[in-house]
Amino acid sequence: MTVADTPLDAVPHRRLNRLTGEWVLVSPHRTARPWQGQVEETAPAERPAYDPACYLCPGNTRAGGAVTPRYSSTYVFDNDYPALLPDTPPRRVDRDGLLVAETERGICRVVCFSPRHDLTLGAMAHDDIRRVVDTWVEQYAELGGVPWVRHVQIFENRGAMMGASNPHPHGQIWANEHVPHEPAEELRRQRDHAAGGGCLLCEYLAQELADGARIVDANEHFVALVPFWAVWPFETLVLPRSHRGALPELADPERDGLADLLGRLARRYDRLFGVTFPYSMGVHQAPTDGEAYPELHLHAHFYPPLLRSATVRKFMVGYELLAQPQRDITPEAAAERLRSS
Ligand code: H2U
Ligand code: ZN
Repeated sequence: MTVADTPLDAVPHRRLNRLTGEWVLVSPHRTARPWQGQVEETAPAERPAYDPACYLCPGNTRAGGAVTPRYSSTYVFDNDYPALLPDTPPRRVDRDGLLVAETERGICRVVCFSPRHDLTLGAMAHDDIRRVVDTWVEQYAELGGVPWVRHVQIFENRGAMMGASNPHPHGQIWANEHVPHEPAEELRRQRDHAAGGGCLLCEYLAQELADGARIVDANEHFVALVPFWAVWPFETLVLPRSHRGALPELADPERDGLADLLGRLARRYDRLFGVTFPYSMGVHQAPTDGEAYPELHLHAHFYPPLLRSATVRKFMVGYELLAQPQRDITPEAAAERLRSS
């Protein structure tokens, strides 16, 4: 039974996230309800190419006293306020299995995407986005090569609404000792699926391409789609068409394909409500503990909070915090909006 066989777009239903095992409620009949809740401020769009007060602009002094050099493409530095430290001595607490804790080692880095304060991924030239992809490849290899690092999380928080501390185009990398919850759950389901045959995301992508309703954009090597189980209104999943487990496995044309698709997707987001669209995005790839992960299919998630305009965001509150996530606009309608933006 396919979605087209069932009028799911008209009735409340729940959808299974095949990567995490979570269900999401979809309430398409509710989209027209009036909104009298919080309206967010929009940040002024105009920014200077160089901001003397920005700690990420070339030549400026950071909060911790270090000086950001006069870099000309990407620039990576160890986070001055890291959440994790590489030299934490190992300790573990377990009181009757009730109070359980253990130390966690990690390395936190900041990646400046461009020396230009006023740019975003969507406004950057292809070659400059490609340089960001190459930097991610290098960082995954370097941090993943640290003997105790098992997981490398590359991510970007964009916009004050997502808690980004600075509008200068930048992302972060946290590399740590244990595979965190989200990627561990996704890995488990990909492994369970592969035990019965093929790759979960290769098969899922084939279904999405055949259906077409949730595809947002694509090129020869990468596809962006609103997942069938999306929780955030305009959530997307970016997948390589070929089975790849980590960024270093991408051949040169595939890295170009990823850079191209990231730029196109970011521009679609920005055009949707006419603002620099806020989001958290990140790349999920194979753990770096030296084991083989043939079941893992590299992908990136984009989680944007905006719902119906530049100023109305989705809140994960109430029923969602206490029971399960819920959405009104269907993933198919969201994909259609992004396709035509
Ligand atoms: P966001 O990606 O959420 O904006 O965070 C930026 C990071 O930059 C944040 O983790 C770090 C903060 O610790 N930072 C520095 O390393 N040096 C500074 O001078 C300010 C901010
Ligand atoms: Zn700056």
